[in-house]
Amino acid sequence: MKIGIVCYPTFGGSGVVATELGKGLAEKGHKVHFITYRQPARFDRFHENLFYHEVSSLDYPLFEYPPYETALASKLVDVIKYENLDILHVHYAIPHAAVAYMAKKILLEEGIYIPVITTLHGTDITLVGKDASYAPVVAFSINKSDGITAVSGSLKKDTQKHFKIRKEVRVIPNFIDFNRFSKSNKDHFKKAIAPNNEKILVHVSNFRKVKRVEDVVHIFNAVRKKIPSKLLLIGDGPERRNVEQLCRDLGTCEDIRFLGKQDAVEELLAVADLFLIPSGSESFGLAALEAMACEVPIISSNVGGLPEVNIHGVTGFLSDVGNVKEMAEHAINLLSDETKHNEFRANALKHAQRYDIKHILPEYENFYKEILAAEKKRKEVAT
Ligand code: GMT
Repeated sequence: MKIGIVCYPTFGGSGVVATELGKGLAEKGHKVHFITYRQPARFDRFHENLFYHEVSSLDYPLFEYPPYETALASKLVDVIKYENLDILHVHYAIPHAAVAYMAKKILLEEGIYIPVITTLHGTDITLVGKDASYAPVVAFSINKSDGITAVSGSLKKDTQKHFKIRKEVRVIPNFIDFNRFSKSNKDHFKKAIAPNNEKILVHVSNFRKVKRVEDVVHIFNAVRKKIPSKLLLIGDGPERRNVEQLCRDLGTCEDIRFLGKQDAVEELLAVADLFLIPSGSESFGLAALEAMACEVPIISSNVGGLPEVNIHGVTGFLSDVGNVKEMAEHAINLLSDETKHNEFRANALKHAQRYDIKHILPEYENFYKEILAAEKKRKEVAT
């Protein structure tokens, strides 16, 4: 198949999933065309089946905001037409689903039909999408997609709760590539980070408010009072300054390292004893899955798709959002019992294996085939 993929090219979860999916599809022989404003962060190597088309919008003094949607729609029309794409897969509904619909309509005028699949990732529904400033366009454009997928059962429910969706929403979860994410021996790292064999707690996110990174610091502060430990904070974003201030106020700075954006997260997860993800909203929690693949148990909140990923009392523990006291207790209990900790490590890996890219990628391929077959049938009926 010739597949177009539209996504945010940043380190955000939707961009990571879109890029890894594209790379996996290219590996299987499909021709994959990424259409975005910057080369995606994880588009990191040459492959004969991978292509990248940059969207650039002409700047003009009249525009306070360059009209990205118009530039993207124009680029989509161009790429779909000249590369003869079979299907277009857009990740994160805003604004991609609406732009895809616009491109589809333009191409239809020329007798070209391009089926569009929209994958909903989370905040495009739960936070941003349902806001009145976007909701009508989000609902309309999702309904106009030929196929809709959501990354968890919880996100499917949220989508149906917030919008009148007239089509099936197929759940295809996030996935993991075990060639990259698996526990490796990084003892030299461990010695450098925790020279006195302290426990290592890790949090990875884009430091947006929804990630509640301040809760991470409060949990860690309680843990370190009982168990010698270090905290690695990976990623960057708008909350970083507040979090740094909190560490100073609590006097925990000497045990916390801000590592910023890291490409090789798996090398840091290899030395982790616990992963903390106390989010206020989380449709799946790809970062937690990556940690579990590296045999790291999870302390998380119980919102959204997190209970599908982190099984309470098996792969880690879940608590209500903001209940940092309970999260800290769970962390302390697990870290103080080596047998239990090792059991949870093994359980985390076992559960993560369900989300192996080998199982999930064919779900996307089959969905594409279903949508294309439905389109073929529609054409046959019409003629
Ligand atoms: O929250 C992020 O880190 C980015 C965000 C996105 O859409 O780019 O991530 C969402 O999509 C990921 C991939 O499907 C999910 O694993 C995350 O749970 C989800 N984030 C939220 O729902 C807050």
